[in-house]
Amino acid sequence: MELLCMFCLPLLLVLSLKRSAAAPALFALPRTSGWKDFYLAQEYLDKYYTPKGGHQVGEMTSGSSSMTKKVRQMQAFFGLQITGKLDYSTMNVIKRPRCGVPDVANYRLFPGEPKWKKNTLTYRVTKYTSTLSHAEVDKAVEMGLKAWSNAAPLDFVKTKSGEADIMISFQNGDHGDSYPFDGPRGTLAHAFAPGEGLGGDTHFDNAEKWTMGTNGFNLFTVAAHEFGHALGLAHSTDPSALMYPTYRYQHPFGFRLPRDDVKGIQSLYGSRQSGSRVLQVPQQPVPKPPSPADPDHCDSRFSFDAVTVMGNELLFFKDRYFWRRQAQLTASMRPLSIRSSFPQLMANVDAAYEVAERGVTYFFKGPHYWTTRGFQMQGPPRTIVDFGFPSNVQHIDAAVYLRDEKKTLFFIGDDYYSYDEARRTMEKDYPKNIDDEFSGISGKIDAAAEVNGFIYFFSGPKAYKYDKEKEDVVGVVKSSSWVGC
Ligand code: TQI
Ligand code: CA
Ligand code: ZN
Ligand code: ZN
Repeated sequence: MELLCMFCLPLLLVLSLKRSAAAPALFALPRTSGWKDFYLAQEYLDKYYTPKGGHQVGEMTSGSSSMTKKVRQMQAFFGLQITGKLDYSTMNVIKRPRCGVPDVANYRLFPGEPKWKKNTLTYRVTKYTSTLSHAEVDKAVEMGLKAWSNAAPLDFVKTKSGEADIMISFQNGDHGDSYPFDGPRGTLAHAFAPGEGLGGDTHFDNAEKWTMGTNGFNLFTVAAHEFGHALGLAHSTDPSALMYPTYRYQHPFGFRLPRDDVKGIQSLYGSRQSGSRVLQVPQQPVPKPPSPADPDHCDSRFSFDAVTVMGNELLFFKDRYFWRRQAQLTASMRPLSIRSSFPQLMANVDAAYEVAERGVTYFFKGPHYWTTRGFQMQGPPRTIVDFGFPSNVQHIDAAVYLRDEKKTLFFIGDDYYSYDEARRTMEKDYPKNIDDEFSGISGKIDAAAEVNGFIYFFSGPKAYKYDKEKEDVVGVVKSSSWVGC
């Protein structure tokens, strides 16, 4: 991001005479340009494309490979052809006067850029760990939040009861959000991007050795990183950033949020004028009023009409609403209205599936289907006779596309059909009986989707995880757990 500045100095004035043996590999200028340009370029790249703070093992700032990398980075930033060489147009940019603000902004936001729509957020620790005292956990959490409220106009209020925006807990293994922890090491913690329900919630793996010091995993360090996610930041590619996905102990006292993280949080919430406030006074939490229009997706009897993969998201449909769930932990589990995203569908979708290779999703309602590319409808509805269904089939309960097989299974009552997507024909010998072919699955199927090679069958309030290899159900959860309950 090139920032505006008033004191731009032509860099020529600050040219220094550092030498490097790496020059020729990189240099693609006519001889006449000479070494002067190379030094100029080296100075420029060292200044603007060297991560600040933190040693990077095995990387020498003046080594040729890292210079090439910087040249490529810079070319990418300015939209130049990425040659990794100091060609004519690249040198032109380098010679352009500019100011002393590095332009590599490496922070990332989540898809859809979820953020909090208020500046005062509540937080609450609901489950502590046995290896640290309550006071230590509270301190690490408070300091982790303070790092962010110092940089952006966010205030955090600690509460002791009810539902807070950021619910914090230490959890063992499977803890009901479909992201089980894995014991010592591996995953340390996770946080959900801003949003209602699970949004903002931050879980720590209770199996880790949590510490206040440098042994084991420092709780402040990991908490500060997780709160970045809880506030809307994804991972940064800047190795000096807190949001860079590598654990590096951060000293809690006198901690200053690295530059890239400041840029990231300010891109969402703006900058803070006055000091930060992490309010200590326990307050009665303001109960979140349930919006009457929302379907009660946390009811234990909750079921879906249709589920499909779309791009890297999962879409869940029920009545007039649908939920979008990103492949990573970015679940903004707010119901959206089908009408505003897919006006033609309105409500009550029967079934849906995506053929990722074609980039299209099919939606079924009664004897009709619609085709979309992402959220873009591709024309008027057509009749499901196109797929080769017999005329007595007037609606479909569920559909799932099996990626490896390139087949789509359609479920209707106790039966299912298999459609060959490569040949675009219905396969012979169908329909077959669902319980004959899918052991453990019976009765009417509401929705189905293939995720990570498993078929998830949604039938009433239950979601069955079906392993194609084992030819059996390997897990059952509540359907509603897929939308953050
Ligand atoms: N947990 C991951 C993390 O918070 C969970 C995760 C992976 C994630 N990809 C994500 C969360 C994308 C949101 C968006 O990064 S972790 C670090 C590290 C972890 C890792 O346990 O791997 C820290 C937790 F790598 F930065 F050190 C905390 Cl600080
Ligand atoms: Ca772990
Ligand atoms: Zn969790
Ligand atoms: Zn992370």
